[in-house]
Amino acid sequence: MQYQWYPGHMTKAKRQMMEDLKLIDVVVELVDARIPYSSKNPDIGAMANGKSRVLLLNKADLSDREKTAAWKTYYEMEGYIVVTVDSRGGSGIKEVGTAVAEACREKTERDRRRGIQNRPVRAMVAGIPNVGKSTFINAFAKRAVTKTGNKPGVTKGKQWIRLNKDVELLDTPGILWPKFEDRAVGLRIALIGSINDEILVGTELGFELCNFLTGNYPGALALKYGIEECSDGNEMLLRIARARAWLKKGGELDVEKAAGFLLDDFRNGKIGCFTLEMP
Ligand SMILES: Nc1nc2c(ncn2[C@@H]2O[C@H](COP(=O)(O)OP(=O)(O)O)[C@@H](O)[C@H]2O)c(=O)[nH]1
Ligand SMILES: [Mg+2]
Repeated sequence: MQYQWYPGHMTKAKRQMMEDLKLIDVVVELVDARIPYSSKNPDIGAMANGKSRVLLLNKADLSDREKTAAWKTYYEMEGYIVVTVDSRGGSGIKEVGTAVAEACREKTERDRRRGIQNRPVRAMVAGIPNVGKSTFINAFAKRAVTKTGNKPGVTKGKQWIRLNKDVELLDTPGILWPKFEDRAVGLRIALIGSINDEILVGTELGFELCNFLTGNYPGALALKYGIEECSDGNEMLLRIARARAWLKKGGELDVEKAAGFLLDDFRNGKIGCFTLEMP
């Protein structure tokens, strides 16, 4: 879960991405459905210029269904083919094959007109750390016909997963970086647990989460912890600690523990299904 970026990492990731892009026709970009803006890489548009694009709203089992639908419409209007996916549970996985084929239809038809036949479309998965790339590839590969293995010459050292007669997927995903400059983005990525907690103090995250939930999903915390809600995040943490009788050695309410449990419950979907931002 720990992930920290340094300028060197980013340069390396970018270079790798540019190399892999040469091999493929379509980018399957994963974002986290709870933060479809904040978990989206800012540079992929320019890098994948000219490639077909499929966008997966992953971890949709944890997001607010209605808001996810609004995000789907939003990104469709931006020109993406969008699929809502739960890579862990498996829902939506089947639709991705269809979406990839659809994204490449023009290219496939152009190939056919030129007499190129049975040349499968090549796809790669990309996204920031922890969006679920590996989980998705595994789920997708389970449905796959075969692993095609190395293809010397053209794609040296690369493993491809043959999904069906039309689609092959590069089995190593492209790792992208988040929008570093934006503090609100960093906070949201931390809230869903995709960056190292040590960067932001747990109680600070707990405070922000309480404020967000009481403001946007009133009643959710009251229901989960059996407490009355108020608009002060610090007071909410105290109330959670009191309700659970979490005390420190001296008898003081243990807000750190309250924040820790709150964040875990939130990240595991135990409080409910929430989306942290809107288009
Ligand atoms: N609830 C839920 N968890 C998921 C989903 N996809 C991935 N995960 C979890 O998210 C974490 C990161 O997933 P991983 O595939 O390693 O992300 P990667 O860094 O992008 O390859 C793991 O704990 C996965 O089990 C999903 O659709 N729903
Ligand atoms: Mg991975």
